[in-house]
Amino acid sequence: MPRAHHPIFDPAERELTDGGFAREEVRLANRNPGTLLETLRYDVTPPGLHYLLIHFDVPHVASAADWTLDIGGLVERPLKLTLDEIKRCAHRTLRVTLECAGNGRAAMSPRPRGQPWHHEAVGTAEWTGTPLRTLLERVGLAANARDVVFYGRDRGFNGGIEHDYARSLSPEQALGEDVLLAWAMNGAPLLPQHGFPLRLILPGWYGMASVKWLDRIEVIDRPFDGYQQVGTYIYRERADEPGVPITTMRAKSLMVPPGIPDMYSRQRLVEFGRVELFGRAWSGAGVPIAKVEVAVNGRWHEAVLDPEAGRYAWRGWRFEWQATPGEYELICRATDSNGERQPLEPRFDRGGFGNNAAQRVQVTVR
Ligand SMILES: Nc1nc2c(c(=O)[nH]1)N[C@H]1C(S)=C(S)[C@@H](COP(=O)(O)O)O[C@H]1N2
Ligand SMILES: [Mo]
Repeated sequence: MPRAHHPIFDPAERELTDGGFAREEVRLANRNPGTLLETLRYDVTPPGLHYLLIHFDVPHVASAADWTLDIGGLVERPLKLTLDEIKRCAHRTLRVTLECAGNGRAAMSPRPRGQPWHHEAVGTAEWTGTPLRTLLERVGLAANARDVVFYGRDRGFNGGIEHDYARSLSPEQALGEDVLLAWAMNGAPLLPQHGFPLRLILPGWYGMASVKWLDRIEVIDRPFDGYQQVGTYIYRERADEPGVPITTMRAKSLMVPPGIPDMYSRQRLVEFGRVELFGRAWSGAGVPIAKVEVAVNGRWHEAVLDPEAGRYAWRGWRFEWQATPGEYELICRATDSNGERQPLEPRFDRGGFGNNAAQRVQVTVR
């Protein structure tokens, strides 16, 4: 694909700011809605309430009959498949919590301008699809295969570079048994905004790896250098450091804000007495959650965990709070079974990535 540099679009280094939100950030927030925190109550996020992150435009695929998937490059037997052919392969359904790597960006100080997520770029769905491995084994990777590249049908400018949205995996990652080519979400065909007719699902990873509107898979003999692979999704504090590529999700928890909100400020009012705080916790790479703690005005208590609902799905947690009148700050934080615990304050990242700082909710009890 030709790549043109048009520096008037989306400069590679977006300014850092501590100021108010720019018109462009507000517009992005309207295009890419988040999951409503009160809907964390659902084990599986209802359709239409799962967050969205769309870099460019949703490509128009009127019907799956207009679409095919090409698998080529360094393979022994290149393939072109229709959706029906893919659906005829053995398939699996996995419950997967997906989170955007930029979730929490709005709370960083300073913050890079971009999609201004607070907490809500996370959702859980049941994805049905063909294991990618089945098709990669059918085409046969060549001995010199170094990277497997997944191209979406959506195209635009990012970081001043024109490209089709694309990400890569090493052959080892791509052959993992839980990587799916998914055609259904919660038992129904994918909605246009979630990647119709086919997308990649990489359980345990931040969302950027799960390429939507999958158009072609190309096996290459060198590390993929596309913009979404090497130009962004890298943890970096300084612009001049090589940084660390972003892969799996960090441990995180969220709570359903208790009581009733003020429409504008979202400040909460709670009636005194027994209040059941409820939320969700998850980590990456299939690592289980070990513990969730809740702080009430700085005093920590351990929450009770709901049963696990799958290796890659978030877990419910509950804490019974005897609320007496006053002003409170509630905080929740998760620790996974590797001992990774959420920090209390955001760590700075130049791209606004990987902020898993504990959520704080201000409430007034009357
Ligand atoms: N083709 C394509 N795939 C994509 C994206 C995109 O813009 N284009 N966004 C990625 C990012 S950053 C995230 S977080 C997830 C979001 O998936 P969802 O919108 O279905 O929740 O899709 C990923 N896959
Ligand atoms: Mo994302």
